[in-house]
Amino acid sequence: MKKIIGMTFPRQDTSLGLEPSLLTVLPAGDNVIYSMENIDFDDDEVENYACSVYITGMNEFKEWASRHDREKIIVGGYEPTINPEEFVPFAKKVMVGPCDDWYASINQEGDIIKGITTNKKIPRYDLYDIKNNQQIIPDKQKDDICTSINTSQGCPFKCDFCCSPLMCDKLMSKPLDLIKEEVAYLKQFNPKFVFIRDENFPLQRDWKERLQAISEMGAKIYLFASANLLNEDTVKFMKENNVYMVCLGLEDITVDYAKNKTLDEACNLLHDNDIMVYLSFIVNPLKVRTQEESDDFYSRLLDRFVELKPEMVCGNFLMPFRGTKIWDDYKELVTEEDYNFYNSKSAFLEKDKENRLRMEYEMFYYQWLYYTSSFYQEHVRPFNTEDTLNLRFLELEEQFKSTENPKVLRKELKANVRNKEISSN
Ligand code: B12
Repeated sequence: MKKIIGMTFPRQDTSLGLEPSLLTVLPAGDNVIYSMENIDFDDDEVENYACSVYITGMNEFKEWASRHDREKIIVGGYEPTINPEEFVPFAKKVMVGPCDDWYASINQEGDIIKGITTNKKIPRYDLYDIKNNQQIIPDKQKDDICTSINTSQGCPFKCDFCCSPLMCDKLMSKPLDLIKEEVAYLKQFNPKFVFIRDENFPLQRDWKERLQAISEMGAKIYLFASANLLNEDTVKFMKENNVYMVCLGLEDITVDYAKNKTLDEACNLLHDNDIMVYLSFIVNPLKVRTQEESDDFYSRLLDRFVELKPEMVCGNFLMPFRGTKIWDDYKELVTEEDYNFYNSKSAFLEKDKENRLRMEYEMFYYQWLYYTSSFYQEHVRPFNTEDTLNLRFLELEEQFKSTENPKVLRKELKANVRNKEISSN
């Protein structure tokens, strides 16, 4: 029997892995495999290739596809959804939006078609080794088993930078029974941590029942939420149901977001209930072009950290996506080669190489400064715990240490932040 081969582009990074979304798409059958190698296959032995493509994998996908039979290639995922025409020369079918019914979806007429979701089966977890999962989070030791689950898709909010509403602009929830089936399946691995991959988990009307079902796994739970959905009642319920950390988007501190009006209260509530706070923030390279702008930006950011006391912070450079409100403002700056750098850690909007390097270093440096400050040790938690968060930052510090340019910068930066309030107070 000919094979159906699932692949993700870019290839899964083993230092930051999770069950790939493609497991939801792949159909039942012994002839189905998920390959993490992205090697070349013999077209004669293959019925179809199911390729999930992120923007960072676009160029890698094109190269791979040009060596394979177009008639057998089906693509889907974020980039094909946002930018379908670009895939038509490489794939027989370009599937846009969510999809979990393989045959019903691919049997539709046309080059560019909408995926069909019927919510009848759990993802093909059996095709994937849970040991490939790794997450950089507080308290997780390297070998602790972690897993993830997705209970809804889509987001009705339209933050100007975010590509999630392009995949699905309304909230689509999976039936509770299906969640329970997934939980029962995943429980056999005895995971210590589980990440709920939903855009904004408490946005679902019945999220409490869902959380209760997931807490049956016995693992520490972390999830994305928005500050406006957190109150005494919701946070208390989370704590009672194994939530150990909530991820909130601080986003670009120079912009006002409606969802963040109550961010300070939300962080306090979480801490009062002994739940950790994970804050992701955005750095727009065009706003930190000069050293002066950068000093000002990071000094404001550090002030916010001191106010909100997050246990974990995570910086992401602004990545403009086609189809979002900000795209027109940035499209002239985005080249096809830049697609490879849509990994959140590259300041590719800055075209001067040396300046870009400075920005990338600074984003790391200020997080490092926060984690290693006496403020963090005394008012937040100890940093040197050898959890994956600590180990990752030690690794990054080693990497940055070995490049010439940052060494010089390091000295200058130390001088710039010397008087920052981040020391214990
Ligand atoms: C969990 C997650 C991860 C996990 C695992 C990814 C995964 N599940 O495969 C990890 C941590 C590894 C990860 C890494 C990265 N991620 Co990520 N990740 C997410 C997150 C939070 C959830 C994804 C998810 O599981 N959703 C639920 C599932 C059910 O939906 P889905 O992924 O959209 O999949 C459906 C459809 O896309 C479609 N589909 C998908 N593939 C295919 C293939 C075929 C053939 C078909 C027919 C259909 C189809 O059907 C699926 C089921 O309905 C999203 C944001 C979000 N909430 O969606 C970001 C997101 C998908 N990630 C993103 C990015 C950029 C990355 C990285 C490149 C780096 C980064 N973080 O910046 C890396 C590289 C990925 C890799 N292969 O290594 C972007 C994608 C942007 C883009 N336009 O390409 C998102 C949208 C975040 C964002 N807003 O920037 N990520």
